[in-house]
Amino acid sequence: MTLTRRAAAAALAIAAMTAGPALAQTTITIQHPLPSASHYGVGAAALKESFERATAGRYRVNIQRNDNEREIVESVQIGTVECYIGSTGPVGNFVPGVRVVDVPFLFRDYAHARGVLDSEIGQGLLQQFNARGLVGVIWMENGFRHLTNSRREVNSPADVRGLKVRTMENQVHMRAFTTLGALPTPMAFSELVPALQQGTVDGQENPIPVIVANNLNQVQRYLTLTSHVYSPGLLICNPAMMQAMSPADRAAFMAAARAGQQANRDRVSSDDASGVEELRRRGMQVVTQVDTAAFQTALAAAFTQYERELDAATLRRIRAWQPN
Ligand code: EAX
Repeated sequence: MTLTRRAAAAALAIAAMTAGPALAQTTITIQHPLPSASHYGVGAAALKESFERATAGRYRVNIQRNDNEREIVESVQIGTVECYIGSTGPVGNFVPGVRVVDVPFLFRDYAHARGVLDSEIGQGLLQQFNARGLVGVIWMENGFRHLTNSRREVNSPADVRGLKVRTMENQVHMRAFTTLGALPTPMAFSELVPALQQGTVDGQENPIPVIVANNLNQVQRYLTLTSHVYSPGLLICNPAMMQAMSPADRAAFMAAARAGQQANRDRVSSDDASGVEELRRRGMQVVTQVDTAAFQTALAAAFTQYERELDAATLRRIRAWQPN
């Protein structure tokens, strides 16, 4: 080897030994069940942008779609996926105390729901995740759920009787539809459209943002704005991921989660405002005037069971909550 080549090799060796440690980058995967342009997708994107900027790229957030919410929560619990953004639908099967927020007609409107969930009531429910191998980071939002079906216009509780309705894997929702005389059929979101196409079920219930984002108008003819239950969203993460963060990075992650919550809620508000007209334009027949009191009366037996089986004190606190 000539002198010049030896000198170059020595210089490279010295440079390699004196260079600082390679910039270590940690990847966090967030999975959610909807299109990237949906209310969950924009929430995840806002979190990603905020956290990657705050950590100067030491963290990278990888966003993936997985339309089986129960499967994602299981993956977060075992640590193969770091975080979940989705509805509380199947979450009551992992954290039973969360079922209390799935009770029909519990939340008066969006201000009531967001206020309660951001208050000590909602924060207390998030604390319950810790004992179940999960971290309930922040409440997100899915929206008020409405009924669609392909058989008939639904104007009253009696019109629901006999309908095969897909529900989430959620005992609280299933009890409500059984009480109305429907035939609730629980399944993951991933199975919904094939079930509607094949006629396995007649209908389903979801917030306007979900119906619009997934073009459910292509497989459902009738929409009734029942607003029968508010569907909270959640950002749930794996405990080991949170514990591995420095206090400063954890604070940055919480700030990013708040940015994600705001983007998510803003998108639900805008989708709710424009989505019904969009679904009419796409050909759905929409019933807007719904006798809510008639549905609440028809659910009386279910409410009695909820008071017995769920945390009645928390139900009372939620109903009594007022903005200060
Ligand atoms: O969270 O499964 C459902 O009906 C949910 O509303 C949907 O996955 C969005």
